Amino acid sequence: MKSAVTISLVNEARGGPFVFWDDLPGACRVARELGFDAIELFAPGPDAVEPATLRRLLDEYGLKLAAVGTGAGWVKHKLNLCLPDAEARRKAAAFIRSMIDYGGSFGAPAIIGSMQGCWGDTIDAATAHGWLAEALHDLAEHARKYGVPLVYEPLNRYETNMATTVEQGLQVISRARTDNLVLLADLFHMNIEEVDIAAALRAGGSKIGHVHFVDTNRRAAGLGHMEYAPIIAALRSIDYQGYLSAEVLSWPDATGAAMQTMVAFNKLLVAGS
Ligand code: LER
Ligand code: MN
Repeated sequence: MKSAVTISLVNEARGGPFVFWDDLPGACRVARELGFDAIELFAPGPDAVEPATLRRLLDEYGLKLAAVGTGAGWVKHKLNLCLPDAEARRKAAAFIRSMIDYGGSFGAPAIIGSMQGCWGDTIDAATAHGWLAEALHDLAEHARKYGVPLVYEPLNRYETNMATTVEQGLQVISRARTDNLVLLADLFHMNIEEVDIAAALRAGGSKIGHVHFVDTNRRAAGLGHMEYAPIIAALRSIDYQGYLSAEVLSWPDATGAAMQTMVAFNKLLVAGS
């Protein structure tokens, strides 16, 4: 398993669970110094950072791009895949597609979290799930040309009602009828929704494609009461080789959260291996 740390460049997401903010070069430098393998980028859109600039930074600091978030489509542009208005749904898919193109050129998948939207009010569950399945199918097939999957993230009940558990996430994947869609296991959401996090990871098996490595209170791993040993054992049992990416609050500050993540990562994976 490999380590990654989040960087947000999205003003509208301020206060959200991202370690580094605003200063991409500075964040890359600290990520490298602390020994991270990769960064996960949450950007306002595909034009926020020139690909050549990102390439130079990644090369300079010996980092990979683990994944790109698409949530700015929601927090900044108020778009998602289950809005009642067809034109808004089309724009949401176009935004995600542009982020797939951006990440794809670095071999990094895009993540669909808050862009999945939710059902309710005027849209019933079956209709919303139909729209989501169709969009995920098209977008996952688009991602295929870069040799990367599309990553779908179940969220806790306060953020979506489309899928809140791995079991429901697997149903969403199966409705989308593509083998290029994987699940993101975010331990913060799982702590709220799963009966047994390790069992859920085992049930996800080869469909677990990315992990948000975070504690129960959304601080860095080790700063809450998550029991990591069974989680790491479950990830090993399914032969998970992807990233443990710190999508955590910048607490006590960015460097502190990043350092604590690496302490936990090394304790659980390097010392414990
Ligand atoms: C949101 O709670 C989250 O976990 C993100 O990864 C998705 O946008
Ligand atoms: Mn997450």
